Parts: sequence; structure tokens; C-alpha cells
Amino acid sequence: MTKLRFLTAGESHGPALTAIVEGFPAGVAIGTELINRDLRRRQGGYGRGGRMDIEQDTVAIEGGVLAAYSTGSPIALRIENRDWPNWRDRWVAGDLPRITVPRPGHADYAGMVKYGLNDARPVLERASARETAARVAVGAIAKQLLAAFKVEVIGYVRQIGDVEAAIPDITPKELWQRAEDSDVRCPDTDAASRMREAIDAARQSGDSLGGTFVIVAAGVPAGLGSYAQWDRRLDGRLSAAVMSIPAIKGVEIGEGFASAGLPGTKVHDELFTGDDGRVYRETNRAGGIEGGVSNGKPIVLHAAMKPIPTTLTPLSSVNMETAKPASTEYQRSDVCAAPAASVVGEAMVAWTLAEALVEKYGGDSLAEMKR
Ligand code: EPS
Repeated sequence: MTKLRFLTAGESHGPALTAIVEGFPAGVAIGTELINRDLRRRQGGYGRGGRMDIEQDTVAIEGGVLAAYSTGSPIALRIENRDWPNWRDRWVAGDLPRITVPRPGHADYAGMVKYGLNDARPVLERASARETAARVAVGAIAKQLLAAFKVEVIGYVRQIGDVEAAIPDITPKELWQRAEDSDVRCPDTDAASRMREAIDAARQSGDSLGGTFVIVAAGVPAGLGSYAQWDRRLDGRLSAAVMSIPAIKGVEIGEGFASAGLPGTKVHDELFTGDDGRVYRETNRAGGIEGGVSNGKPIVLHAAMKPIPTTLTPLSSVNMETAKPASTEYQRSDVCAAPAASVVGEAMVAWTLAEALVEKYGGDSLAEMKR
């Protein structure tokens, strides 16, 4: 089996997050600093909460990399939770107070029902978006494989609350550069300042905000994925990967939902040949995928994140012990995590493309893939 796969483990307030990447080809240069850079990017963003003042996520590579190159063995990654010492004693003694009022929109209720628990703590510990730190570390490793094939994955925020950015007609790389300079990861500086205002207003009123982000993968070779079977379709796999990020409620590829309201002649990307006989297109409304197969154009994916479910303003809920009405309790949370989610989106798209590359080119070593 040559399939590339990964698993994560760990709780939000436990000792650490762990990831194991398996089936990763040998001979890929793995830079720890490139992983740490993405971990820092995920931690940032205007609207993040108090936890990010505690954490300074860095990765320890504990297997599968020797002298800065992947060996083909499982890659083990560990990110310590700096918050752990604040929880350790009560955690180990088992005297953390039970949580019996589920937050609407979080995994609390569904998790309690599913696992037959009288306490939402085990649910929220694992369902917390803290787990995405491990995914970002894995995604940063995938990006290093993609870089060997000149594939680049970038992400930026397009909307926060009801503030929508006007995306300038510049290259994805330039958009990304602007997003990198923005604390809401938005390339439109005017919209970015209105987004910050919207986040401030939500914080003031004890509320939370969602948003949307765009992920672009440039340099993706044609022919990844297949129409031959449902689970080989690259668009389906990318959508599943991005939808699996906590709080993501919508994913579209290319023009997505807008294309449903247009006639076919206004949607499909016509083919032309240039003087050199090469096929080209003037548009990319399909977002780089037709028939579930990459077509050589940049892959463009757009995702919608709902507002964070933990709100300072209580929401109506039920005490699961007494079945009586109750209000949600608040400790701390982000007001808006859409900028961070865009970094996680990059990771999940990079991962899915790395998987598809390994499938197509054969994955024991980078040299073999290149051949
Ligand atoms: C997160 C850490 C968590 C939350 C957030 C994501 O830290 P804490 O619960 O200790 O404040 O800030 O989790 C959620 C958004 C959630 O709904 O669970 C992180 O590292 O990203």
C-alpha cells in the first residue's frame, strides 16, 4: 500500500498534540522552521482569544526524518501545549468540574449523546480546533513535497462577518503577500480595517463572527484525481478535507454556487490553441478541476466558516443532567478564527494534493516520483 495518510491525537488542554504521517516518500527536505512558520501563522489573526497568549506552537520531529530529509519511515510530530501545566494537577487527579450544559453549535451535545457521556469535557477537549495545530504541521510537511514539484498553496480571507473584500486582479502570489501583511489575512486593506472593526464590535457585544477564505493551489499538474470512481474525484476529496476543519459549513470549487444560476455558455471555460499549438483557456471558472481531474489551471476553493460557538453572551441550552433549561457558560474563546482557518485550509488542500501526487507518481522516494 503506497497510500499517504496521517492521524492526529491529543487533547486541547492535555500534554501535547501528536501527528503521525505515514507513506511519505523518502528524500524530501524537511525544514522544521517551515513547519514552525505555519504554526505561527495559524496562531495569529486579529480576533484570537487568550489561549494564543499562552501558546507558542513549535514542532518536535520525533521520527521519520534524519539529517533534515524524510526517510520513508513514519514521521512523528509533537506540539506541546504550554497550557498543560495549568491543568495537569486537576486533570491527573480527575477533579475537573463536569460540563453539563452543551454549547449550541459545538460538538458538546452530539458528542455527549454519541459516546453516552454525562460530561462534555472529553468531547470539547478533542473536538476543539486546537487539534488543527497538528494538521497545520502535517500540511507544512505536505507543502515541502509539493514544493519539489513547484506546486504552491496559498490562502487568504475574503469575508469576515458581513464585510466582504474586493479581491484585486493580481497573481495568487501577490494576493498572498498582501494577506501575509494583514492581521486578518485579507489582501484588501480597506476591507481589512472594516473587518477589524467588525471583530471589535462583536467582542464588545459578547458575540463571535465567521467568515470565508479562498485557497489557491498554483502549479498543480493536469491529471490528478479521476472521474472513474466517486472516491477518486479530486474535487470531492478536496471538499471533504476542507469541510473536515472545525466550523466549516460550506465549500465550493471555482464559481461554485454562482454557476448554478448562469447558463452553460457563461460558465464553461472554453478551449483555444495558441500559435505554438498549445491548448489554453482565458477563464478558470471551473477552479482547475473538470470531471474530478485537475486540468492544469490553478485550483481555487472557497470555504465558509460559521461563527465560533463559544460566545460571551449566553445562548439557551439544556442542563443534560436535570433536563432543565440552562444558559451556556463562558470561559474564554476567539471572537473570530477565520484568518487562522485559512491557514488550516492551506494545510488540508496541500495534504490532499500531496496524497494525489503520491498516488499518481508512485511514492517510495522523491527521486522515483520525479522520474
Ligand atoms: C484553539 C485553542 C482553544 C480555543 C479554540 C482553538 O483554546 P481554549 O479552549 O483553551 O481557549 O481557543 O478552540 C475553539 C475555537 C473551539 O471552539 O474549541 C487553538 O489552538 O486554535
